[in-house]
Amino acid sequence: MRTQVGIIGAGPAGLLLSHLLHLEGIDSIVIESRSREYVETRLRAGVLEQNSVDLLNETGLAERLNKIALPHDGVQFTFDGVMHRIDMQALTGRRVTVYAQQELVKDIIAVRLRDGGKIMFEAQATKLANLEDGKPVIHITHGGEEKTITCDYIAGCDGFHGIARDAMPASIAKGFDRVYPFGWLGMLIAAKPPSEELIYSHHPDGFALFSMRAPTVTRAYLQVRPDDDVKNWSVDRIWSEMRKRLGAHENFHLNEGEITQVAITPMRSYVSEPMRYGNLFLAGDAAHIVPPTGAKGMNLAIADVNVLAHAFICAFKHNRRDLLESYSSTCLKRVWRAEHFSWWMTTMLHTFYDENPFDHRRQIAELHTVLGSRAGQTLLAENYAGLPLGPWRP
Ligand code: RFL
Ligand code: PHB
Repeated sequence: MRTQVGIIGAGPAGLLLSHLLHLEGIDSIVIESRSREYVETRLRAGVLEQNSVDLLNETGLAERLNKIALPHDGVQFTFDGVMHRIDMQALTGRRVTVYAQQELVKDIIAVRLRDGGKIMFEAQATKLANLEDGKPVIHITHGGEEKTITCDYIAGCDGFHGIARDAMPASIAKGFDRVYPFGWLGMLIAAKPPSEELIYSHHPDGFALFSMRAPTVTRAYLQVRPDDDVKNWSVDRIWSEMRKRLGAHENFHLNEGEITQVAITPMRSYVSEPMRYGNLFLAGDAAHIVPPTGAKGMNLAIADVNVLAHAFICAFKHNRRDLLESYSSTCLKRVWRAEHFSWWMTTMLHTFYDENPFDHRRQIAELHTVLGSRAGQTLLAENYAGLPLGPWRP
């Protein structure tokens, strides 16, 4: 097989990249190890920045999103028994949108297939070759057969556990990481959320987040120990912990309903530099991950491929390679700002199990500093609503 851009991974990064390239007449093949059903039902992120939504609108991917997504003008924080609201819209003129990642994945797959796009499901990329000189090749296993795809460029959009990052020579790729001493127990609950906006809660027994997927579906998370097991969390324990960590507030009630899914996610920050080696370009979780507290992962994946699509288009249509050369440094500036924001939100809001009383009081003071001042709220709101994206069209 032969294509202009071989894309490994049908997550938000790989799918959006293949759509953006198609809009400019550039051919790609997406290789995905999982089935279509698996990627369309995988429960993950929920918050899109304003810029991500704008890009989806601009490129014809937002029809269903505009019908069912939930735009949010504000976000709430509770600690020490008091609820604080940040009015993002008033402070920044921007908002975020709650839309499940798997819904976005479904939307892009439908549009790609409608447009004749090539997505190979249950096809595993096993090896990458010729990354530095000549035409790069992706070796795949598909339907029990070994095949190869020869490309002009390869986009490694295969997530944190993919093979693309490891195809870079160890002497070139540098990893920077931090593992947090806690994880998130995530629940999907068939009940109206306690508020129409997200609530981030700092509590001495651990952080909690009350989000949603629809007006009648709550998505909630509880900080747990990193080696905890879902078996330790009975339904009664989950409800009593959620009730305690939300606290008693006049206008916010925890509505009970069936808990349909429970899973534990570890928390980690990671950046691989550079994001390019020869004709291999990494995008999204393949190159970097953030703890979910800042709601940045899916948005960073979108921001990377916005830059990468633009660079590929300039290379194919205008024979300009300069944007490919600067791809890594352009993306890494935004990546590190999102890394900092996600680390900041995580350390400000979680309870460190080994903290001493000084750390605890310092953390409460930090929350007062940020939430008690317009400047502090604006700083948080600007980063949460997201930094502007550059143009993707040449
Ligand atoms: P993905 O979505 O992981 O897609 C990579 C795809 O590559 C496939 N693959 C391979 N295919 C072929 N051959 C191989 N050798 C392959 N190896 C892997 C995989 O099957 C997969 O389909 O990466 P992408 O596209 O970079 O997207 C990144 C996002 O998925 C991720 O950053 C977010 O989900 C993170 N995240 C959040 N991000 C947000 O922006 N806002 C949020 O509110 C938010 N909440 C979250 C989150 C992630 C969470 N978890 C479960 C980690 C909440 C949680 C709990
Ligand atoms: C979610 O709804 O899954 C979600 C929302 C905000 C976050 C993380 C996850 O910071």
